[in-house]
Amino acid sequence: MRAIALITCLFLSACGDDTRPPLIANEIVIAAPMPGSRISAGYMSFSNSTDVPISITRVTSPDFGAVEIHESLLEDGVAKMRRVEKLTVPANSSVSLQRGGKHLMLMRPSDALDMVSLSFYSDHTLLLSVNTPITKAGD
Ligand SMILES: [Cu+2]
Repeated sequence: MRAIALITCLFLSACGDDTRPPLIANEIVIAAPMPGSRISAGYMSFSNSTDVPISITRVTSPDFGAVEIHESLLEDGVAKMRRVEKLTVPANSSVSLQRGGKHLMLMRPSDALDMVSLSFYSDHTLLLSVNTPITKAGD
C-alpha cells in the first residue's frame, strides 16, 4: 500500500509545501434537467497550477448514465454540438466551460437528484473529484 500512496503523492505535485492540487474546478453550475428531460448541461472553470498541460479525457458520475464533454458550434447557421474527446487545460492556465461553448452533457439522470458527484480522468488517472449541489431552474 505504501508504494501506491507514494505514487499518488508524486502525481499530486510533489506533496511538498505546495498543497494546491494540480487541477481545480470552480464556478461550477450543474443544471437540473428540465421536467420530462433526460439530459442537462454543466458549466465550470478548470485551473491548472502545474507547468505541464493537463488533458481531461473521461468524466464519470454515479448520478448519470453518461457524461460527455461537448462543444456548441454553428454550422451553416444551425446550432449544433459535437463530442470533444479531450479537453486540455494549458500549463498555468485555465479553461472555462460555458453556455454557447464547451460544456458537460449529462445524460440519463438518476431520480431525485440533489447533489452531483463528478470524477474527471486523464485516461485512467483520476485528476479531480467534485461534489456539488444541482442548480434547479430559477435558482
Ligand atoms: Cu451538449
